[in-house]
Amino acid sequence: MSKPFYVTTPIYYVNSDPHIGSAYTTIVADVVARYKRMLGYDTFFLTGTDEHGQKIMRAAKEKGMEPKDFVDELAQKFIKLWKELDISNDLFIRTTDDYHVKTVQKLFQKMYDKGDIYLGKYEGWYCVYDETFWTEKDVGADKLCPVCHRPLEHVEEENYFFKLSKYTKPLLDHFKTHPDFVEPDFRKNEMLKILEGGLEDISVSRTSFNWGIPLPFDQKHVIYVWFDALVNYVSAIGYGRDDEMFKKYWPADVHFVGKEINRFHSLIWPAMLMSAELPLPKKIFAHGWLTVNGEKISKSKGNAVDPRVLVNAYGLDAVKYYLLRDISFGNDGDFSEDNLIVRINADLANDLGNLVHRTLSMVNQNFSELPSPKVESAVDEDLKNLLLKTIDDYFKYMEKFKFTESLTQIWDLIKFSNKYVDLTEPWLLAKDPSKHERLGTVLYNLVDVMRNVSIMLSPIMVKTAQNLSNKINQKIDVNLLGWHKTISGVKIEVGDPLFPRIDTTIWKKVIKMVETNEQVSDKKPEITIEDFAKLDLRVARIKQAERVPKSDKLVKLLLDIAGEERQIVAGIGAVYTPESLIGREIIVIYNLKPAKLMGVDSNGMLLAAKDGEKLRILTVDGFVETGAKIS
Ligand code: ME8
Repeated sequence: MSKPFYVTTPIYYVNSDPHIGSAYTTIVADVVARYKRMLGYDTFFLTGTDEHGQKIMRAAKEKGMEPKDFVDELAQKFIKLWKELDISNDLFIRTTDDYHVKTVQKLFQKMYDKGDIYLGKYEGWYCVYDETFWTEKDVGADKLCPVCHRPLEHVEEENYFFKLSKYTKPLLDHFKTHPDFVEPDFRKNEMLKILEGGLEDISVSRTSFNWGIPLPFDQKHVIYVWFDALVNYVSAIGYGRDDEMFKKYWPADVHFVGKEINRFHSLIWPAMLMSAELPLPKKIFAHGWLTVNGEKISKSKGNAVDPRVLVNAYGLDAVKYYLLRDISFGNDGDFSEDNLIVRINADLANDLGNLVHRTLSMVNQNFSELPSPKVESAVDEDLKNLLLKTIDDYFKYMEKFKFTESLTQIWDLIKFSNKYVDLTEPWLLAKDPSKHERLGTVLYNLVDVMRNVSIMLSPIMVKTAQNLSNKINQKIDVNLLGWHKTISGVKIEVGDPLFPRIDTTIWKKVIKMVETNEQVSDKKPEITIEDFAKLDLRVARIKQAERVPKSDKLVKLLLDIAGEERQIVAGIGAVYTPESLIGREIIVIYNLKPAKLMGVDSNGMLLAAKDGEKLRILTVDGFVETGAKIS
């Protein structure tokens, strides 16, 4: 029987707008889940939504909705996003799910029966945004939340308390006997410092609102939302419901969390588990924040980047590669679209893309199928040694969640393979028939590297790895990592390059355009009639339409504008099929500076109305000749 592996992300506040910073936790956890599955672990990967609490109840009220209807609608946004990001979670838990509600009550009762829950009076400060209690000594004279800096609310309530203080010593002992319990080390030290100062009991119920799980023994109270949320990690895998499943997956192998919620996971959650007499998770890994110009990415700061916009423009694998390669996991890292483009052009299009394209083209120009290695030389030994070292390092680093290091090793191998091409000069070997066997060996060795690269990349860049292994007609099989395990005699498919290069100047404007389109409701500054007169808007008819390869959104259109033929690229492919567009009259900006979108020329732009996900192209009300001006 294969070994179990249980990995979790935090459950997201259902009313938050996911951005690339918050999606980061889930993207990384997905890589780890895929990596473990590849190694044969019986992996369970959990994510979900955090749906109770005062913040959500207030937001529902503002919308004039019942909280349950409100959260039902919002949860779909996350389910859809994870699908779009190809997240491979095994379960999506919602804290309003019936089984979760029962588990929370059960666990609470257990802690109560143990004598760890008592009734008391809470007087202090509460941050509704972070759903966090703060004591007088935590907050300054300004009474702002120490984490998000929003104004705090003063709370005076009869609450149930959890005897967290009682667990200070057992937790300290656990940290000492399990040095890898919290990682990275500097985050563990932050927790140890808090522990050494002693923990205080915490309030774990509320009475001033009712959007939460009622206490089993006192229905006036709802359970504090963090207590409710943390229990998701055990309710998802059957605690109190499916003993076999629970025994298999608990304790969790790793909880991935952002640094600001480390305290809840590394101190409060383990204490709750100790009280309920359950084993503690094996590891909590607290990563850093994605920042823009040093500031945490967050919707409220107006610096949020929508992951869907990024993925649509650059492709999922490119975005994932950039995040894992450029941002050292554990530390904060600045997100930069410029650096993303540099990575795509240098590492993906140039290093990897060129290696694959030129090697496979040479195979097909010189052989009818992949040859086998026959004539070795000393430089082959260097390639082999580097390949074997890369495989070793890959496992070493992936096991420690050191993705940057792991990808750096793989790219060193790719770079050396390009050097190997320069050193072995296969284009010269191809000219001399007596050197054909050597040529075959060189090309085989390069394909062998590509096969290994496709296996190692497969948990990270799923589509790219599949695409590459299809081109070389080899299986992605982790047991076949190693030198000369490639099957020769197979057909090779050169196909399109793996990654198109990105035109830096034009492309960034496209992203901006998409982003501004997303915010149609935002008011723009006033303009004069002269400003408007600068726009040359014309009626055009669509003659031909086809999708731009590798893009879900972009469609290439051939237009007739008063007898002139023009090509434009439009981001309407998610809503309109190309066939449905042919013959339609549309409005275009005729004098827009030409641009290249995903390598395709676009000479103008069509107008469309956008309302969230909905999109409709603008047209004219009745027949007019193409070329007609709009004023
Ligand atoms: O905290 N960079 O949910 P959440 C990196 N419901 N990570 C970021 C980030 C950024 N700029 N912004 C957010 C909650 N995150 C609770 C969890 S678990 C029992 C309950 C991360 O929606 C954040 O650190 O506020 C967290 O890991 C995740 O996004 C969800 O945050």
